[in-house]
Amino acid sequence: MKAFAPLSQRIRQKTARVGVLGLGYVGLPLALEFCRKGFRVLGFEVSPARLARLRRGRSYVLDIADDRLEEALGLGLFEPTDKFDRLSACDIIIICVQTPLRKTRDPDLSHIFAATKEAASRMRPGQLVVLESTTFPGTTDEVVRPLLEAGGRRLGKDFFLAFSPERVDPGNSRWNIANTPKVVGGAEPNSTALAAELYGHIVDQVVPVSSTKAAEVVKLLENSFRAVNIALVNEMAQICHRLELDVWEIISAAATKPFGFMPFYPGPGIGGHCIPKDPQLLTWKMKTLDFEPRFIELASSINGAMPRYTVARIAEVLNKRRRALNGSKILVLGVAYKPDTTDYRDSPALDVMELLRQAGARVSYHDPFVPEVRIDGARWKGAALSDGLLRSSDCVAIMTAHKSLDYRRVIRLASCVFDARNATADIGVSAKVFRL
Ligand code: SAJ
Repeated sequence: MKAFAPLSQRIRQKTARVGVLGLGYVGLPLALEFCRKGFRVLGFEVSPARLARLRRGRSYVLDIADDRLEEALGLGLFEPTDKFDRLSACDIIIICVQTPLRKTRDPDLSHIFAATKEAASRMRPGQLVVLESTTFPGTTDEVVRPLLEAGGRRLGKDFFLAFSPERVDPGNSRWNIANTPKVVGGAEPNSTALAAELYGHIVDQVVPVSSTKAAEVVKLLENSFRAVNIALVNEMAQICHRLELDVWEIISAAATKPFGFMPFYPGPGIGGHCIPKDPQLLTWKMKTLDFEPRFIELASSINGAMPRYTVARIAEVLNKRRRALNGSKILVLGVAYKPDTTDYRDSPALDVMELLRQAGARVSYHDPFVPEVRIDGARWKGAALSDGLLRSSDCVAIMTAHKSLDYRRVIRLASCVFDARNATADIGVSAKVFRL
């Protein structure tokens, strides 16, 4: 108890020094949210380029405007650094590093290891460590805790430890850090209490749960829920095609049910940094416990097969026009992983483009948010959406429904449109338009 009271008091009085390890789309907004509430925050970042930008007050994160960063810097509340020795000056250390999957689909914890070792090597009595990185169940207790216990440090006495999943949705204008409930699970009761008290300063609602593992699994349920429901409608799209039904009409009508239904929408697959990866973290862990999460795995395989299904549908449309995929000129419209974002990480549109190229099609793309992409190391430059390009394409394939694109113009000038995202929904029926 000797370390709990002073730390709790420093948190309550907002004199506790917060350290955020990893200043990406999760860490930077979190750091500045603590600054906004008057905490002094040390932001630890290994990237020299990111550090240089931060020190100049130039944000690289969608939801953080430069002036907000400049204000926190100017008030002396936020200090970006790569001097990890200064972790010893922090009462709280929040780890917000990435947890990618390796090519073999198992979790790459190297970033969590590295960050935790930096913290462990500078630990002093009375610090609270919180992991926010989305990871497999047990990471906090089985990986982070032992590293922090090195040298005989005792959990709940010398240090405190919790897990709190990030719920940052870049570009979401309605839900932000402050108004999104924050789940918190401690490795022991005092850790839960301290983490709840800390986050209680920056969020409207803290949701304490019974353990770090519970908090880890809450996050994985949230995103597995999305992945399996997206897979359901992706399968429904294939069912409707065979029944000669419009899946978009079916979903739209089902969505009128005011209870017990939540619409999801089919597409050429799933992309981004969360939904393709998070369910795999759970699957990987359960397999080590000799349990096969068949439902989650089936969803992953259905979603993963959508790029190929989309290409097969494009080939079917061209075939009806006596055109082979091989040699056809295909313009892909929208490559970002979701509408109105510049992020194209793991975007299914890239898989579609590569599959089309492999089938011999002459592929180009246009995306107002993404000037160029790399697919397996090969650089693709985006094309201008000229009248000539639209007219000369054998098929325009809409993969991401950016709001800024003029789909009426696309339909007017193109001879054939394959719409994988129902972007042309409000343009009505056209003999040129085929939908997923
Ligand atoms: N997708 C579909 N059909 C859908 C919904 C999504 O095909 O009905 C596709 C998207 O096109 C995209 C992928 O799935 O390629 C992921 O889309 P997403 O809407 O889930 O967006 P993300 O990846 O940005 O997910 C994040 C997650 N946020 C966090 O993990 C903190 C997720 O939990 C959020 O629910 C989601 O944002 C959101 O609602 O925007």
